[in-house]
Amino acid sequence: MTGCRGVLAKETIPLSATISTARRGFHATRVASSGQTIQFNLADVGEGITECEVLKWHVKEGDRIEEFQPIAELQSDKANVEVTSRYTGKITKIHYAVGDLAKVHTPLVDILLDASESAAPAAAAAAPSPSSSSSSSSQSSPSSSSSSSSGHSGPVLTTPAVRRIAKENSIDLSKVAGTGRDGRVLKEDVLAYLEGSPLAHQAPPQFALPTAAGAVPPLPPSVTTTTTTEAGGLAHVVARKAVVGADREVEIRGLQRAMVKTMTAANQIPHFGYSDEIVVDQMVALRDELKPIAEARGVKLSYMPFILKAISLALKSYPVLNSSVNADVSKIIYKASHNLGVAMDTPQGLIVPNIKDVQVLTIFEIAQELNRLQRLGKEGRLGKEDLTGGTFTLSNIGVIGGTYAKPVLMPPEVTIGALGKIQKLPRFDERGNVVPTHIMIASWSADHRVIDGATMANFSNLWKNYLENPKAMLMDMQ
Ligand code: CO6
Repeated sequence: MTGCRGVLAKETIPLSATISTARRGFHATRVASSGQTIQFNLADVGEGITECEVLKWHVKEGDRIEEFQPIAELQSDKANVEVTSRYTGKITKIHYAVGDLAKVHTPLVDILLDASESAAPAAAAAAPSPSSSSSSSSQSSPSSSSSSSSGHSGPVLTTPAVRRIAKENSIDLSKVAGTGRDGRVLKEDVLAYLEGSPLAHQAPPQFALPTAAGAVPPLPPSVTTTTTTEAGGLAHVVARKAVVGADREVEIRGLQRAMVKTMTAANQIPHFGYSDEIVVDQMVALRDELKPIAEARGVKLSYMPFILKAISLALKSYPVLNSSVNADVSKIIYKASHNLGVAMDTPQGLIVPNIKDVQVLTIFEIAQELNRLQRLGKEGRLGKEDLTGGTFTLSNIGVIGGTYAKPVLMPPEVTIGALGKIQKLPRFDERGNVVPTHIMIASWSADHRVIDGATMANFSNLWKNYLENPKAMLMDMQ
């Protein structure tokens, strides 16, 4: 009960359910008589989402269900949600198997109401709650799920993205120790399992280098055969190796489906790219100086808060880069808020939560928000509020590696940037001496229908100036 109510108080529910009577087909906002079977529907979840993947059933047919008891865990394009019952009765039918895509407005389960029960309006209490936000969701633990599972599928608690990785590597997820909430198996767990697997322990292939000029090591006999050429000479032919495993078809689900939709839409937009290198010596030094202060306040301070604040300051001079375009491209909507999206590598896959109103936040507050989003992302608990409403996106691919990128827009936004890794590289100083310098490459993409290259370059120069002289930010901060 507390889980359901707690979540409602937060008002971050990405899904809501309605009920309707089974036989008469009217909506359950009408009072139903006791002993009646009702259908518990998946309601319109907004955001254009028409279906959610069933990750897990907490009940099976014939089970008794109490009010507020979790029924199922679903995954929309945006978040994981737990559907809870507001009725007491018996589950008479489960409409989907684990892995199925439950359609909005169609029944999830049928419930035969207890004699004392009536189908009251499908108000807030019947709404499914984000599973991860529920503090009393002991039923969602993998161990209990196995006992209450409907038997449609395995009881392992994880996300479609992780299941995909497991599948691709032929890993039995039930053998992987989950370190996420309630034993949820995270991407890291699968990767750690892979590293610890006997396959991963196989020695990497050794490639011997010639030890002396001309002393080329012979080809390993297992991969070559010697054959006679038409001219009568001998040639080495690479023997066909035995193929391990077969081709597999994997359905595109969850966050990956969202990526298909967004990126297909983005591909309709003519992009142009613009890149520059930023000397970030001063920013690196400033971050190193302030990091322990932030740490003492319980906040991890990376470079991103400086970079994001500099973006917001530069956007004040070039607001068209923080705009969106309407459907028929007849209007540009200049956004008042700088809601800066940050591409995040999470166990669920790539998601882009945004930091709201960066224009009024201090660098410390941006760091606090980024910490919060990173924590929620890692736990798979980012909700609709954090994942929608972005106005501009930045991807720090440099954390993973790489220098240059060609980012693709997140429609209806008109600008996106990607940051490469900060590297110490030789550069000339003003006296012509070669000095070690911290360099970061920024790669921008913009909607060329409404943004021109000069605007992009001017914005980038101003942003670069803030990062190369971070004290200059003080002049323009509110
Ligand atoms: N260079 C060098 N070091 C870096 C960099 C760069 N660019 N960025 C962060 N760091 C450091 C950072 O300062 C931390 O070091 P310490 O503070 O000394 O511990 C460390 O790396 C880890 O940083 P962390 O990830 O914790 O924090 P940060 O605020 O920098 O980044 C994040 C937050 C959410 C952006 C990041 O964690 C993340 O998930 N990045 C991956 C984003 C991603 O997958 N992007 C791909 C999108 S698709 O871009 C795309 C165009 C295509 C290719």
